[in-house]
Amino acid sequence: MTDLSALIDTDRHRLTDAAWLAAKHDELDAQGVVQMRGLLQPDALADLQNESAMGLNQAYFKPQSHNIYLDKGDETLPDSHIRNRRVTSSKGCITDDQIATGSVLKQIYHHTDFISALCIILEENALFPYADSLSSVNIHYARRGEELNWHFDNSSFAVTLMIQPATSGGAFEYVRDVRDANKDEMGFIHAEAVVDGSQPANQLSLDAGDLLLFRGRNSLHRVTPVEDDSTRQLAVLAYNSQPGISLCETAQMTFYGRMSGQKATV
Ligand SMILES: O=C(O)CCC(=O)C(=O)O
Ligand SMILES: [Fe+2]
Repeated sequence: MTDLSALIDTDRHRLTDAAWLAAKHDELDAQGVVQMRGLLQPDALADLQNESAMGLNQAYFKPQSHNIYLDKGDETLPDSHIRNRRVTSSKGCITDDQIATGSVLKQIYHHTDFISALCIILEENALFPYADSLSSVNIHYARRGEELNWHFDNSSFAVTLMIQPATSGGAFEYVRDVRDANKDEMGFIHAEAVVDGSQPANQLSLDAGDLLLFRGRNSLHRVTPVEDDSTRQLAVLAYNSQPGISLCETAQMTFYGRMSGQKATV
């Protein structure tokens, strides 16, 4: 296995140092987000940007209408209620089976030192890839006018790596503690204020090579539309706390337009 320092700036991001990891764990608990700026070594970033650029013409784009809870909604409430209100997301993506085994992304994703560091920061006993062939490592693309609309994540954490930010638009925005999924508190009033823009959101500025750890289950978040001809490119590294889990088939069809085992047709 490649030494992690060939890929990651381990002088700055001390992923094998217990005290450093403990501080990041505390930061995530306190802020709901940890940003590791300039995580990648310059050569690794350049390779990743090439890999990503080559994937764009294979990406699956199909605008999706969804509610902010990413579920079926509640038919006892009106369509206009924030519980049911539809928003549209238009970004595209490529899937794990379209990303080379030896790529920078997969070397990092599967690296035992990287996974151990995530486990400590996220307070997980172990982390496993998805059992299906699509969901573990994805690259998301957003071109002019494309966006990822307001939503809460189903998973308790997300790991993203910025490959290439947009030069205009494409901003990551979030508001913490809008709902409490564990207590079934849906946060309707707060959520509606965020979606309508009367409650301002926080913005994070992500540069190429930055890693973001984010607790998105109770934080309402989105990526604003890209406003120029730059394409926002971002890797999502998805793990499970149990082995053998596949993304459900409905979600595979929605996000990827096909199911695990089916070849991409683009
Ligand atoms: O593209 C991003 O920065 C955020 C991605 C995200 O929120 C998601 O995949 O659920
Ligand atoms: Fe999300």
